[in-house]
Amino acid sequence: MVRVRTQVAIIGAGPAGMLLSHLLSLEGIESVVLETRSEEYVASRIRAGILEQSTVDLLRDLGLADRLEREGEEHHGIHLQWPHERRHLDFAELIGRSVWLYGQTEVQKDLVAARHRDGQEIHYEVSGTTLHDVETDHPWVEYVDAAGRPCRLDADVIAGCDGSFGPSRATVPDGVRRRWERSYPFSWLGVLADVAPSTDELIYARHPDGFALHSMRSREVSRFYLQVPNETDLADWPEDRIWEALATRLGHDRDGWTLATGPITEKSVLPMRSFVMSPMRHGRLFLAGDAAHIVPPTGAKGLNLAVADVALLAPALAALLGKNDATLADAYSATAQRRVWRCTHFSWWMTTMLHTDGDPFNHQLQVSQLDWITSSRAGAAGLAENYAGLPIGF
Ligand code: FAS
Ligand code: PHB
Repeated sequence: MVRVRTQVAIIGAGPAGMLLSHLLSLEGIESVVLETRSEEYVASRIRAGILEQSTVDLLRDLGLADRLEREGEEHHGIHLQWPHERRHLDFAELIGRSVWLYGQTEVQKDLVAARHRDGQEIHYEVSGTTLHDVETDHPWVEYVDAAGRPCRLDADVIAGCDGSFGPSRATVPDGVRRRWERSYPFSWLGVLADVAPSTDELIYARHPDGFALHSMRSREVSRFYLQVPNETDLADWPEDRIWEALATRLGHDRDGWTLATGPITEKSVLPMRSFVMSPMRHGRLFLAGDAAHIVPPTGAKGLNLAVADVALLAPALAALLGKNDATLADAYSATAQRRVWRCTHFSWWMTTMLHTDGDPFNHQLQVSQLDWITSSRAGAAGLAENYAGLPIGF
């Protein structure tokens, strides 16, 4: 048995785990990261595309935003669309905050580069990760390393940043854990295409055939999503059908707008669900990111919420381990959950407003809501505040 000791054992090398290790190192707290996938696999996962103002501000403060400043794109707002209407919400004008287009894969690359530069210990391709004695002051993690050696990592704290399928969530005993979950009767078909975007900023379109989103990754690469039934088989969606559905749902009968098409380089089906668990702390186990909550991506919140969690968790662990002051650690779960529920509600609200279910009454409600949101300053500012992001520490 290979035995290692550290202050914080971080499970998961996604954005939550990597940013947490960076924030802890700035506080003089040592950590070891355990990751079940390869570094290449984690880096290649195509996921979020939008960074909130708070996330960008934090990355800037940490000196991790150089490439973001060069290659990212500041967006002042979004377009909301329904048949015969496309209206723009200008967040900067409404609330003085923007969002940035910068893919999660790029954030991950920047975080990994920073951690490598600082000599962070990260073990990729581990297996059999199990958590032990989290209710004591000396928790430990058992795992098998990439070379097949059984290992034990002793720590003062375990940070569960292992996403929606990791072991941390289930380590909180059933009698302690509360869970809220909602699955949606549709999924997203995500598409990446080598084609210049046909819009300046994102278009969220509600159409009788289903929701569509026109996002992007750069001036040369577009990212699209289509509402599809659950259990959709990708084989049923050849390129011509994808482009036809996008052109129909994003179509706009004014100013001769057309959708540019190009080679599709990736497509995948993403089920939609909301999930929250509480508490996000049990003994010396602290959960952050998707390990504690999942939101439908309609509100562009998942990645940003993971960032907000660890921005709260790092100073709490630094006080606990550096000064034996448990005040912030004891308050972590309740403080984090206020933002978690705000983002969970907003993601549910955007999802129910924009996706179609064939019900004529719901159709009228949704169109009325979209009309009010885009014609009332109060309504628009409410969406803007939630989408462009509440201040860290909300
Ligand atoms: P992550 O899931 O990113 O990272 C957790 C890490 O833990 C993974 O690398 C995993 O391999 C590792 N792990 C799991 N079990 C382990 C074990 N037993 N031992 C060691 N390591 C283990 N959000 C948006 O805002 N917009 C989007 O468009 C969007 N699209 C998404 C598409 C998909 C397919 C998915 C799954 C999520 C999407 N999200 C989106 C949400 C996503 O961006 C998450 O919010 C974000 O990755 C959260 O980061 P983490 O909490 O670090 O979790
Ligand atoms: C994306 O670009 O991947 C993206 C953007 C906004 C969303 C969801 C996904 O709401």
